[in-house]
Amino acid sequence: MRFTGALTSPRMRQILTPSGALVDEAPMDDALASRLYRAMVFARTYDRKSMALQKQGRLATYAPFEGQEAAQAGSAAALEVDDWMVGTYRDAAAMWMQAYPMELLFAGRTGHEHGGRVPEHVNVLPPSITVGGHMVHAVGLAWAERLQGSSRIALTYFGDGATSEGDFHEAMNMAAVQKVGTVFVCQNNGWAISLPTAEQTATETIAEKAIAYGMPGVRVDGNDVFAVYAATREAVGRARSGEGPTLIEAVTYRMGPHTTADDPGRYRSEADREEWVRRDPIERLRVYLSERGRWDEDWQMRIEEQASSEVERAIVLAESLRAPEPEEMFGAMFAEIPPHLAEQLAEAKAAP
Ligand SMILES: Cc1ncc(C[n+]2csc(CCOP(=O)(O)OP(=O)(O)O)c2C)c(N)n1
Repeated sequence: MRFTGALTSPRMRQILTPSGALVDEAPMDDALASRLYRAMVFARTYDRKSMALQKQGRLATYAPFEGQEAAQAGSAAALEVDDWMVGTYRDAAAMWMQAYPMELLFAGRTGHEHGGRVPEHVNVLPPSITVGGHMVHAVGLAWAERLQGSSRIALTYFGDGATSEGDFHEAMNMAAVQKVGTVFVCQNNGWAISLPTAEQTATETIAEKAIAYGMPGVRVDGNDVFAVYAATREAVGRARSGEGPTLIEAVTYRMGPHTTADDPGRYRSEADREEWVRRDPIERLRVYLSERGRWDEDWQMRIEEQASSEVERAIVLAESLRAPEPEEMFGAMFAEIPPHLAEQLAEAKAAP
């Protein structure tokens, strides 16, 4: 059956308001809400620590995701452990939740190639730096799973800027025509480096682009972990039962710079940022849990300590990885190294 959705811009779905009040039925019990709160605290700890490590010269360029924790945690939580996840350089929180080891996330940011060697049992691809290029991989993975008779689906993350890439069109169209079980999650954080979403697209929303492809398009408050989870769970259900793909637009904001090489003060206002501080995804869930007797200072302190020691453990492991030998850089492509690469290898080995 074809999707016959509204031909107007979808309204933004919200379940938990910025002040922590419910305006619709909570899509999860307190145990899962507490688990997601803890995951978001871990994610923010990882993110802030990464910013600090980059300043110390211990990580390469880093793309922070502070502010986008609910968009990632809420969507990742709707997956089964062996579903595929295909994300970008800004999706470490979601990748970690889908079992990508934190030490490998750090290792990747130190430039160590082992950061991209995903353990056998983990169905998460290494982060894509190429904007939009990975969405087609998510479609291919989900399609391959279906051809093999499995019910595994694929979820892919991308930004508002990626919707201007040709890969977005190819992935969306192919997935819809073939009814492939792919969930497209656009974290619309307002900016593609210095380009605001309003200059990225002439449509009012990203979600409405789904109409042209013949799939459901859903717009949610991306800082509301309940709304993100509910929308993703529905999309995952459709994907798994053979009803095809969904586009979810999670409206959010990147609190930090695009990367550590960017100065957002040159293109956006502090007032804008302050407005989003009031919509913080972690704080609103804290208020909700607190009112239900599921949050107190002691627990907060405990999970912050656990988060810090997990992050420290992962850094120690990442930094203790053996430095790769020059041969490893040249060894993966050819059975016999061609002369020009052999020359470069000799040069690399001779380097001090
Ligand atoms: C194909 C391609 N073009 C350009 C770039 C340079 N670039 C890196 S991030 C970025 C902006 C992406 O914005 P968006 O898709 O909204 O994601 P966000 O960074 O906001 O999460 C650009 C243009 C790239 N990495 N790949």
